[in-house]
Amino acid sequence: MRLSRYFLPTLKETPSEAQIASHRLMLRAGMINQTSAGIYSWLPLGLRVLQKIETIIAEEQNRIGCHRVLMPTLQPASLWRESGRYDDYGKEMLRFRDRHDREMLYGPTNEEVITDIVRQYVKSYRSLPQTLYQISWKFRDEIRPRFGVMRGREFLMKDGYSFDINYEGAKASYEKIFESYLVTFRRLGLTAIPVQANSGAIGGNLSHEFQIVAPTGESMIYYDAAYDTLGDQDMTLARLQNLYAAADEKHDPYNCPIPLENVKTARGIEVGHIFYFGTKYSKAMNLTVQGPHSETIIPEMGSYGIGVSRLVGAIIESSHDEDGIIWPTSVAPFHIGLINTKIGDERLDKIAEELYQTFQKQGFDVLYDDRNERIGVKFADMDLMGLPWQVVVGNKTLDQKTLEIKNRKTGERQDLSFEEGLRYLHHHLGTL
Ligand code: P5A
Repeated sequence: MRLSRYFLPTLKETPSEAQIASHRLMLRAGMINQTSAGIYSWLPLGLRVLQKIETIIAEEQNRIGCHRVLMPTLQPASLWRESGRYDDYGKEMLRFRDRHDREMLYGPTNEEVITDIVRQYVKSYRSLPQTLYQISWKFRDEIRPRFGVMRGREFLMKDGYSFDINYEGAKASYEKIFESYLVTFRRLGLTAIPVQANSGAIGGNLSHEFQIVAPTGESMIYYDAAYDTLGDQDMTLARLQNLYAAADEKHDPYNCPIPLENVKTARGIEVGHIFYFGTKYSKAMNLTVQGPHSETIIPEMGSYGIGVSRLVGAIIESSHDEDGIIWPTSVAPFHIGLINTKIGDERLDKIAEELYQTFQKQGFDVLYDDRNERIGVKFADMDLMGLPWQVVVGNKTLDQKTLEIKNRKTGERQDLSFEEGLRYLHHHLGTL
């Protein structure tokens, strides 16, 4: 991508409405634009990140045998009357009527729609277990939308739904998703702590949230200090051994299994939430299947959510510095930012142009800053955007035939020959 032709409206001033780093940086880096309170448009740079996150989530869901569907955002009130949630849900649900005066709503979640689909087709225990998921926009008329995409009104969610013939099956489905979420968050460059949670409006009695520790998080979590030193494998073990971590509303200081000296508190960003709720929806909505002895079985269900658009903010909260964003490679909008420090110098223009072509041919996502801008502006914008690698061509390129390669995260710079530079980038980006 050539920056001179890109749509990247970066801001020099810090927008006054943004209270936390991720919101500020997303606006300044031209990733999003607010259309209305809690409702955002995704601009090209932001959309690239959102789509990379989506792809990783989908890959991990597919890997464990979940199947992707896409349900409508608009739903009939009648389905929610069947489950009994239409009156319970309150003002967070956006309700309206169509031209035939039928009551409709913009879905805040999809338990009803998926149960309706499954009850139409699944008639035998042989068709189960089954887990279906989608990645789609939800609307919740949050009373206090804030922090940009962190607490939006319209937001992108991955929501999955499992159907099993008994409790053991449902628990196994829940655990499979649980493990897979830890892998998913790790691939996104995050360490998520699973915590015991309340199931709120979704219902049920087994529920975990996945929390990213960050000072700007909206939840308070209580966890065993042992978590701080655990790797991913151990995280799974920790859960199996019931190493305690709880969200605020579930934490009872008088009945906490962690020895007092080990209790740590932190603020967390909830990036995922999973629920087991048994037959709550299947029973209310008459979903039944025939068992092996022709008996009637009411399937056991769970639902599993990831805040996809919230993750963009959460990743930035956990990875930035005073100059801007520091993207983990897996979700970076581009791998490499190529900076030509002397646009208009024929020799350098030619070298930069050739490098740009070579990078692309070799499979790198590269953003070429070919703007006729002051060099200070170029460096500042590149740091702000947070691409993992910066490649600078300038005087040294002409004099010594070297490239300067800067690692955005460590700030480390190296002067390497073209050949070495390419090898170095392939090595670090895992493309060789
Ligand atoms: C699970 C999937 C559910 O809705 N039904 C289907 C269940 N769970 S949840 O916890 O209510 O939401 C899942 C995740 O969505 C993100 N999220 C939000 N992101 C941005 N803005 C919001 N207003 C918002 N509300 C929820 C969270 O990451 C949450 O874990």
